[in-house]
Amino acid sequence: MKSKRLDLSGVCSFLSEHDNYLILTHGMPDGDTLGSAYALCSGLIKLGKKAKVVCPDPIPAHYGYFTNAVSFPEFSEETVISADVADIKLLGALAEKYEGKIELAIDHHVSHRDFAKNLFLDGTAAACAECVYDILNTMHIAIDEIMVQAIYTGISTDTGCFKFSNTTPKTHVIAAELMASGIDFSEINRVMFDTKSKSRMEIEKMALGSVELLYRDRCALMAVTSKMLRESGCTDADLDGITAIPRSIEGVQIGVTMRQKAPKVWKISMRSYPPFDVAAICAKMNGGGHKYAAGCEIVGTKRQAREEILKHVRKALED
Ligand SMILES: [Mn+2]
Repeated sequence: MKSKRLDLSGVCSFLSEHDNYLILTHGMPDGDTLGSAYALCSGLIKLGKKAKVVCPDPIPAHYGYFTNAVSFPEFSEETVISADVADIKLLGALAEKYEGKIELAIDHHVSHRDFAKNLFLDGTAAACAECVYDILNTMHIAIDEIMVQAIYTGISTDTGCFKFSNTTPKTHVIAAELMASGIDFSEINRVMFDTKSKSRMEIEKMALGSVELLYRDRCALMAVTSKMLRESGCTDADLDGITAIPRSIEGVQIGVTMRQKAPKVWKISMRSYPPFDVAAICAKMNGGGHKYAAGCEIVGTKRQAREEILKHVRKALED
């Protein structure tokens, strides 16, 4: 399906003209998809519309400060929207159910693959939550404390606490406007970045033990297996951000995390530094994402998956 592109005023008209919204986040939800969906949901409710958020996977408890603060009215859904979803496949268990039924996608991934009837895509936004902030302002919806927390969380998490290269002057301007409302941004960042559970610490120990340095230490490959999940007591929800580890090693330009989803299914996440374009590498394996943060899925044994990944990474490092 080719999506009809909407500009900012187009998406605002769409939202005022429709009602009874179901807002979908992507699976394995992160701060941006949740922050975007919950802020938009609250905004639509403020506007007198009916809206609720549906997430394909359980919401990690540490986002509860805003996700638990929004209550959804009773209604039957009419208009399905997605927030921060770059590809229908990322709806995971809900992909089949909603395929062809999504009226509007709001996204910031330049690799976005059309699946919705309408699309608002701002590829310059560091986070989808920036798009939602623009939408709410353009619609003159008063942004309350919960919405501020949700949007701030989306922006802060997608920029690695304003450290990643996707951070723009506009990102800081929006963050400054959000800070001016008096939210406890330092507490949000402490929960998002400086706190980990004991089970997370355990799985990091195991995953670090698997790290291999390859190609003159320019690539680091880390594996997170089902066995590690079992032994650490972690769920998928506890793994948020673990993919940052391989690239954090000095000299590493491409960091790869392979995560076992089923005995022979691996979810691959790549993080790189310029000039290495991991979206291009992942595209060769039917994946996509951002230039310096992308992913794909590989079916096969651990050895087969590893070989497939390294074939493409080696080629990219040589070129
Ligand atoms: Mn995002």
